[in-house]
Amino acid sequence: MIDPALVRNLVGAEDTIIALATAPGRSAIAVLRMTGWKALEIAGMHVDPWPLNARKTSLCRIFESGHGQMLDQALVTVFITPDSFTGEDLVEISSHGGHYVPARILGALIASGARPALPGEFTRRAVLNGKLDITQAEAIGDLVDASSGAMHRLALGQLDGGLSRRIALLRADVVALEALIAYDIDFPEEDDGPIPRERIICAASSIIESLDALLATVPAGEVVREGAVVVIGGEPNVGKSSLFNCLVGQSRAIVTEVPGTTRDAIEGFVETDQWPLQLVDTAGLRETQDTIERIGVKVSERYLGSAHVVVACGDSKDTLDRTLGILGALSSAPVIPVRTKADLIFNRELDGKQPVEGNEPRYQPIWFSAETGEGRSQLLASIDEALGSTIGITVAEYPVLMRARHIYGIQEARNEIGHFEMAWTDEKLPAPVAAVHLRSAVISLESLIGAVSSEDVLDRVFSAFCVGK
Ligand SMILES: Nc1nc2c(ncn2[C@@H]2O[C@H](COP(=O)(O)OP(=O)(O)OP(=O)(O)O)[C@@H](O)[C@H]2O)c(=O)[nH]1
Ligand SMILES: [Mg+2]
Repeated sequence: MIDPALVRNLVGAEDTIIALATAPGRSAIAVLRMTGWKALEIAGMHVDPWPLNARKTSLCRIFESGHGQMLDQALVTVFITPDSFTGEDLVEISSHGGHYVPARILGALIASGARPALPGEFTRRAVLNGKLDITQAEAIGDLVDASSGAMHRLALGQLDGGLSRRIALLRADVVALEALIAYDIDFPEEDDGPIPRERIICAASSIIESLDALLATVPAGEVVREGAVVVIGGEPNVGKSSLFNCLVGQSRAIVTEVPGTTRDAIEGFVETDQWPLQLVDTAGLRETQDTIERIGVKVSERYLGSAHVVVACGDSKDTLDRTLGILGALSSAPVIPVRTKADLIFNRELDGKQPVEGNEPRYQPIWFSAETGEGRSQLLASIDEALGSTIGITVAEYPVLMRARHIYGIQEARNEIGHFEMAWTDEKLPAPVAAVHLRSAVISLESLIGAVSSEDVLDRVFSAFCVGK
């Protein structure tokens, strides 16, 4: 729980706040939410019939004030403290949509004493009233911002308390370690003798292992947020842009029979079963005198250098072999060989090699055709597999660290326990001094799950929220 003094000190925490919870504009309905200790009193001045049963939606008429002009017919639901999203009395009005009607209702309720809510103020109150911890509140922001299946799955897992529970368990482990040390400090001469040093080192190591396992999810979190960079590379005219368009599902990149058509990197969004991808079409790799194309090739090389996965394209065995040959120097990412224009090859067994026994290919390319769509799902599945191997986990494994705040908090805790373990092993510091590191680790972990949250942490978390959330 948050320190009650902090709640009292927050400017405006006593106000009853109101906001449009749905996006403004033309729509069938709009949802207005009002919360605070005066929410019922204010709603009572405008809603008829009144009072309403809690948590039961009723069809009501909404008036300007008292028995003034009727503004709308709306569905109204009342939630009584503490059984509401914010933990305070809360009234939810589903009015007709558009700009005018919701604005009139909003204006009427503000005239009766409600204040327009600040961005994220509803969720902030939910945190301050102990309905959500701060990590779950962040998950709400991520859920609203989710633009891929992976982000959606992770945000839901986090909202469900997955990450919070894991951090709470880690915190409990550190506190248990503190207790062991305290026993050692307070009763060094007890009958059983001091706590064996190895037992304490072992407990610290196991906590470090768990923290490292969480930190190992950072690359996965980055990929979920930003998308994995998948770069399509190859010689000019092999069908890179056609493959890009086929994966993206629209004609984004210009395709012509002229080699050197693509001059700049083009990015597109694609989702696989597991990951969001930032797919990049690049200029064909070749030596050229053309200044613009040369710059394009440099850009391609830069993208290849930062790729999570490279899709190497070739429309013949030779072009693909050459591309695979130079990619090693340009990228350390896993490379998926793709034989493009597969619809033009009539005998794949004989393609590019003599049918000599024992002359097996060094790699098995994916046969791909932008004309027929052949190989599309196989390529996406291979990208998933390659990403799983570089990132080390699948998104089905929860929790994953996605925010800088979480990474920083876990890293801080990891450093403190590391310092403690070192001091304890080397017997360099007296026990009470070494224990200070454990306390710092506990504080870092608590800052993540809101057991202690200062106002500026709350400000930072909620500044990215929208009004009404
Ligand atoms: N039949 C067939 N033709 C293809 C296929 N993919 C590409 N092409 C043709 O190959 C030519 C080059 O295709 P692009 O996609 O522009 O090739 P690119 O690798 O992006 O070329 P640059 O941008 O010049 O490097 C075009 O005439 C395409 O129509 C395919 O799967 N089947
Ligand atoms: Mg191209």
